Amino acid sequence: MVFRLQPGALNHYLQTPAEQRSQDERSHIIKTDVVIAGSGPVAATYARIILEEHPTARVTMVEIGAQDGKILGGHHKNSVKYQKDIDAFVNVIKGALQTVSVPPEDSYLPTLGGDAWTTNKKQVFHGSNPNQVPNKNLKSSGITRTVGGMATHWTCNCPTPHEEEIVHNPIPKAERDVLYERAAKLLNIHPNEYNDSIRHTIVKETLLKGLKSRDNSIVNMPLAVERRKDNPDYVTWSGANTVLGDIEQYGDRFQLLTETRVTNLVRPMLDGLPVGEDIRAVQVRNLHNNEDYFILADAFVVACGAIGTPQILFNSDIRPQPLGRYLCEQSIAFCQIVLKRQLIDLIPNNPEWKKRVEEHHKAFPNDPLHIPYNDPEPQVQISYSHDFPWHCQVHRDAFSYGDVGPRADSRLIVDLRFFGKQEISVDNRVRFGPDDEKRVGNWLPGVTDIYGLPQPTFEVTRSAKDQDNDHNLMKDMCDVANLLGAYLPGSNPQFMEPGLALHITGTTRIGKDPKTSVANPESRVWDFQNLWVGGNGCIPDSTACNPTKTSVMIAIKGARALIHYLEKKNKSQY
Ligand code: KBG
Repeated sequence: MVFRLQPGALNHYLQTPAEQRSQDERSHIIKTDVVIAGSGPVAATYARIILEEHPTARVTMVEIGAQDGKILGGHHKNSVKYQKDIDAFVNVIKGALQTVSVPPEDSYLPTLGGDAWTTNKKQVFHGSNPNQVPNKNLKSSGITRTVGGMATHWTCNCPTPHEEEIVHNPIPKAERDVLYERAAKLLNIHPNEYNDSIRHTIVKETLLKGLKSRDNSIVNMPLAVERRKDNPDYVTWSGANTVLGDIEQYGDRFQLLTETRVTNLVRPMLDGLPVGEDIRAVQVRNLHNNEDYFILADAFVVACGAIGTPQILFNSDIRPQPLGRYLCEQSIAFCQIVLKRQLIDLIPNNPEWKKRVEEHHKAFPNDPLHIPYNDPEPQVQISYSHDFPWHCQVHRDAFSYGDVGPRADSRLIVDLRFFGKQEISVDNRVRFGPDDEKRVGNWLPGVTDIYGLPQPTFEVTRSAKDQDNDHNLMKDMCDVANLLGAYLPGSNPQFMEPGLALHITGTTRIGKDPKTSVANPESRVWDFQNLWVGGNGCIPDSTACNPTKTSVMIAIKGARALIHYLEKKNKSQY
């Protein structure tokens, strides 16, 4: 028989003397000190800091997805297969991402004959969202449900935002700088792992020559990566495992539950209403057998991404007004170019590369291109600046698009991805239900995602200022592209579908004012003593650059506040 927790079950458990508790009650309660929902780099940051800086606290991490590799939260691009064939990784990313909100297609089938079942009503099939207005959607927004989250396939680009991208962050600059340094260590960020690459050098020098006024912005991409010492042809990309470090050393202080859904956070109830400023447990469901469990703990962290985190709070009836609001997502302009002949023809004459080029030619006399097959790809960044307020990646990488395939020799291809900010607006949001349960209007209630949690629905539009900025960004990308080469047919300059950046911020933003933020500067949810939120949703700013390093920076502070809470609580018990 499947064990389903009844409403009030936790109260019953807590109020029943141990010897009178039923066997089911006893076997469906787990006890720990800290529960962390999620297992991406931010959840891993909480786990690492707590395990390292608290002497005894036990951590239970709960992940909705499975562990899809032998290394707990490892980056899947570390396989030799993908380092040899980056295009193949496109399919890994496609397979990993599940879109967040898909409005149903027009399901009227005019040619449907015979007695096939059909309906005049709006069809609500599992996984589609009848409440989604298409032109307010972030159509390509996706979630990766696996141990390690998106860090199993991310690009690892870890810039520190420009000061214009940090306007609302309540953590003082001096403190931020120290936290950023720690974040860089946790993520194992290195800027120079591509210095020996011929292609990297060509691309960077061409940009430095062609964009003289911006030479301060043209830098090696700061990447969470390290070149392998045993075989420098390959690199090790950082994943959640990198952040966790040597987890074995903590023995049974660390526990990971996989394919387990965090359903909601549970407060003690009085007369059917939640009371107090404390969360007592999380209710989770083992997705294999659909059994429910409570995990009792002293402190709770929800770090399930910018959509999953507000979703769990909403499902727990924790619905402060700013939840899901102030959402920002970046625009992406993209193109791929084939490097100019004059740049390629110079390669054999460069004394630094002569030996490698000759060796390559000797080994592969029929290859007309003078670039060794193992030459690493370019990884150049044009950082955000006041006059060019966007973040640019000039590199060769796989995402869910942009594979080169047999169209061209990948060694000649450079990808340009330019990311634009979005003005912060209280009206841009993700919502999980009607604002007022009693006045649902046109809202179709009761729609869930395929995991049975309230369906996220986007209401996001780009302002006139955003559109103007996007226009200038596109022009800049074309100018930069022209310095490097000609467009690869089929990869001409284009804007990608909204949401594809996967850099949503703001939905659980930190701040100093509970009216405009979900959590305080330490990421503790307002009005709660023992509930923390983590992830890109905590970033209160509109950024153009990649958010992970900032989210990890914020999480380190949050984790230390949580430790402080545990210590205070322990002291007060004696
Ligand atoms: O280029 C990447 C980028 O680094 C990133 O973090 C985002 O998620 O996706 C881009 C590709 O679309």
